Amino acid sequence: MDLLEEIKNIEQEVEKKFENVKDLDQLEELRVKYLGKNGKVKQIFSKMGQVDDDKKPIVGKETNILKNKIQNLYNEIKEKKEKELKEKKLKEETIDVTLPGVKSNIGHKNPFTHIIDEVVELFLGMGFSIEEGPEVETEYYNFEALNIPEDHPARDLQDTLYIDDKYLLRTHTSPVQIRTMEKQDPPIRIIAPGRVYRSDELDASHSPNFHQIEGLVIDKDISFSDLKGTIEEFVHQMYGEDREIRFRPSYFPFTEPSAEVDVSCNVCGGEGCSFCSYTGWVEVLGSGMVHPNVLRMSGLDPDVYSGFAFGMGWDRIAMLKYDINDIRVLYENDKRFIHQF
Ligand code: 2U9
Repeated sequence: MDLLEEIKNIEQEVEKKFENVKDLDQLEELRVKYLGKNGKVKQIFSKMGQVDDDKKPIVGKETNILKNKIQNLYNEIKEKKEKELKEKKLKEETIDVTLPGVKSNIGHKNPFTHIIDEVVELFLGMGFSIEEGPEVETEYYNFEALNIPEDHPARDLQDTLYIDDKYLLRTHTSPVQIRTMEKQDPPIRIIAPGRVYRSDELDASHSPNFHQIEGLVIDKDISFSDLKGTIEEFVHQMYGEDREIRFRPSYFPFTEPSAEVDVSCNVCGGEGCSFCSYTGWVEVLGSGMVHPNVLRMSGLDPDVYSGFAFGMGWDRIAMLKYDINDIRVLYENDKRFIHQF
C-alpha cells in the first residue's frame, strides 16, 4: 500500500478509536500504539527509505501532520478524561455537613481550679491581690518568722518533709505573707494560694501534699471587726447568704487572739447530723490578729501597724462545696471524676 494511503487510513482509524476511549488506561494504550517507540507513526517514518525521492517531502509532511494530530487528540482527551475523573471523585466525596460531628476529647478544669477562680474573683473584688512564693522554703520563713517555737511539734521530722538541714517543703503558704511584708510597705491586702506539704500518710482525709489559701491584711488601725467583716463577706459569697457564722476562740502561734470559723451545716441546716458530727456546725477556716512578734520580725512596728490573717484548706473548700468525701480523688486526675464539675 502507498504510504500516503496508509497515513489516511491511520488518520481515520485514530479518529474512531480516540472517540470511543473509555478511560485513561485505554488512552495510554492508544498513545503507545500510535506514538510509542514502535508505534504506527514511527513505523511510517522507518519506511521513508522506500519512498521515491520526489514524494519524500509530501510523505514526510503528511506523517508530521498525522503525528501532531494524534498528539493533539491525545492531549485533548486526556484533559477531558482527567476533568471527568476529578468531578466524579468530588461528587463521591461530598460531605454531609448536617451530620453530627465526632466530639473531640478535650480537657476539663479540676475542681481546685473552679474553687480558686471563684475565691480569686471574690477577693479581687474586695481589693486584695494574689501573691505566690516558693514551695521549697527555709526554716526561718516557714517557722521562725511565724513565731513557731523551736520545740513546736510542727517542726519535728514526723510532721515536716525536710530536704536537708537548711531546706524543707513549706507546710503552709504563710511564708508568702512574710516575704510580702519584707518587700512591701503597708497597706497590704493579699491572698496566697498554693501547694503545701506535710509528712502525712495518704488516706481519705489526709494527703502529703495539699493546698491552702491564706490571706493577710496589714495597715494602721486594723481591728478584729475588720477580720470579722471580711470573713463574713467571704463565707456568705462562697457558701451562701443564708449560712450562719460562728467565731470560736482558738490558738495559733502566729495570731493573737485567734479564732476558728464555723458555718452552719449545709446538710442539716444546723439541726445536727452525721456530716457535722451532730454539732450543727462545719469548720471552714482559721483566723486571727497577726501576732506582734510576727510583725516585729518582718520589720513592722506593732505600735503603728496591726493586721489580721486567715487560712483555709483549699481541698476542704472543694470537698465541702462539691460533696467529695475522699481527698484522693482530687489528685488522681481521673477524667470520669473531673468531668463532673
Ligand atoms: C502571717 C501571719 C499569720 C495564717 C492563718 C490559720 C489561721 C489557719 C489552717 C486552716 C486549715 C491551715 O489548711 S489548714 O490546716 N490555717 O487556721 N492560718 S491564721 O496566719 C498567718 C499567716 C501569715 C504572716
